[in-house]
Amino acid sequence: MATLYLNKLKCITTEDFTGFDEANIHVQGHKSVWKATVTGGVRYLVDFTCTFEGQIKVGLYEDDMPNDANDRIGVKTISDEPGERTLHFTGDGAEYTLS
Ligand SMILES: [Ca+2]
Ligand SMILES: [Ca+2]
Repeated sequence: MATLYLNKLKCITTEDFTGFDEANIHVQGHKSVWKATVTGGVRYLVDFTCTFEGQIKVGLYEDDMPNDANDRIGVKTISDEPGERTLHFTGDGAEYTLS
């Protein structure tokens, strides 16, 4: 059994042209685990922990309800190999890192 700990999300560039994104982190088996309105250049505390076996998927989405479909910034798969990672999400012109 491995433990996944999501520490911080850094927004580098938002997807929405308004300058604010409704960032939404999904973890496989847990659905949405963290949601916040974020803006470029700011780091946000996520502080989510769960256990998993083998591998787990972590996805970053950007909510646009109700007017538009939600944007998928990226999905990453994490293995149970111990260590710190920094996930780099780039999609739809947005850029985020999650560590
Ligand atoms: Ca959007
Ligand atoms: Ca949005």
